[in-house]
Amino acid sequence: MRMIEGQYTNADSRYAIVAGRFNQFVVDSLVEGAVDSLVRHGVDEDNITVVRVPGAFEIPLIAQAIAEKGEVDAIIALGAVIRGSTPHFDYVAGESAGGLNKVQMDTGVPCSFGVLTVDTIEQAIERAGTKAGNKGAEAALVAIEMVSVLRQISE
Ligand code: INI
Repeated sequence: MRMIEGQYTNADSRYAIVAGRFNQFVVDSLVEGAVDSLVRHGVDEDNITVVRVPGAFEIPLIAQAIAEKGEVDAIIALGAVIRGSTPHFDYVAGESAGGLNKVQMDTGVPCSFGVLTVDTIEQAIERAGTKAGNKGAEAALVAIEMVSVLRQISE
């Protein structure tokens, strides 16, 4: 039997974090968590690029442009879409998730979805480094793992 699963030791890999500025107070904590997670898993800070975009809706286009350049192994999308703040929550959240999935399927570059989609600012804060952990850090780990799985598959 051949078993393939991701390792967290692919320190030579390169990552782009694409983060929305909307709800910046929350998203900054996600970015901090993601960078901390990457660095503590051995990724060189020089191999991490952080790109800021206006909101979660804009993340897929920029992720696509980055993926097509072929200079990163994975993209970590970070944002916070809060239902309370917008009547078009479903459009912003849905297009962000769907667009990112399209990018990863079209380009083969894994896009980790660390965009919070929550009902309240309190729920967002809980997921940005307080009682429900830091979803930015979790998204970074997923990216590392996906790079590792993809490398093993293509060996
Ligand atoms: N963008 C977010 O990232 N989070 C939100 O909660 C949000 N709300 O509430 O509207 C939001 N809207 C902006 C959107 O991402 C686009 O920037 C905008 O529609 C212009 O294209």
